[in-house]
Amino acid sequence: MSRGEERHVPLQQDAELANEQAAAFPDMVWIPAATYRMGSDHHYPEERPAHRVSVDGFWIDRYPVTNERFARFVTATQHVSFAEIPPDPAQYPGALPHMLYAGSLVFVRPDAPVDRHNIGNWWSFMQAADWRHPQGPRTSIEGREQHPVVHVTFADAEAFATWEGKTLPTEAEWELAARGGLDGAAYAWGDTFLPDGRYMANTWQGEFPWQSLCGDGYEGTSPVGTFPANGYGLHDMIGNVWEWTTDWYVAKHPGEVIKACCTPHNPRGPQLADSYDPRQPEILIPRKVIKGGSHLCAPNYCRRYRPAARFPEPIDTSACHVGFRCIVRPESQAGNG
Ligand SMILES: [Ca+2]
Repeated sequence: MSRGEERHVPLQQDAELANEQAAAFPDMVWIPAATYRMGSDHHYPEERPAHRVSVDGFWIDRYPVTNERFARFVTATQHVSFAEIPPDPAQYPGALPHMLYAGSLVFVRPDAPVDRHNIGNWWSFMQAADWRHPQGPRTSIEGREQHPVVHVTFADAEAFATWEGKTLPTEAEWELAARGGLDGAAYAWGDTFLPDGRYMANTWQGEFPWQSLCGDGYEGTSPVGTFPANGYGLHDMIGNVWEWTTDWYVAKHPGEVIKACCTPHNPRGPQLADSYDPRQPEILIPRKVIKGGSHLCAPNYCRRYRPAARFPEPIDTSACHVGFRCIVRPESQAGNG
């Protein structure tokens, strides 16, 4: 296969695929076709309603894309990530000129409790923060080669996936993979957040955003594969970094289809025009669904370290807690986006 050409493998029986094609997809895992309940009726409103969907089988990266992997892509293609390019004033009417610099969103932990209604108390749009400088210009990825790449926009993730001959998952594909075969469980590993007191994902301990107790051993991102795999053998689906999906975001799921004949098959989400932020109608920047939560998710602030959890991310936004992983669909699904 040549770089830049999306890979598709012939559709065979699941077991055959898993055995015979494994060598073709190092560090990818075959997720068998399934019908499952997507979303949740027991957590945040945007996860409702839980509803049945069916998804064809696909391969998915065992880990989020790492800095090392992204660096190979940049070396080969000279890709310049969105965060490294000063914004075009024409694209941001009304923006203050001195705010139009190249940069990205960095979490800066306050020293003391702050008003949690104002996310500006911990998010900083930091000049010269980008994937090589995850905490700002004076930081680097040295020693963090196996951490997930961060500060990537949707377009950066898509460009990388195309280069590897892969694509990005839909929300339904991502959520199926994250559930690890445990249909309806709250977490990727079952219904208990800390089974036997064990941390199953890199999240936040302490009172967010100022108190980081670091009970799981990591403040910020962690090397991929540090925490246990889910039932499919996938690591870091939950916590560490949020992951881009291809679905446009609306703050709810479609309703359950009662007739089994008509269960949505390989759903692709709503239309772009539905994804604008209704609270900021003057800003016409579409938003994608990101999944999985991150190292900044805390029980006392944002319990989104679950497969059903979802969040809107504007496509031009990059941050220190958002990355991605790729998938490959069998040949029979080619052209499904
Ligand atoms: Ca942590």
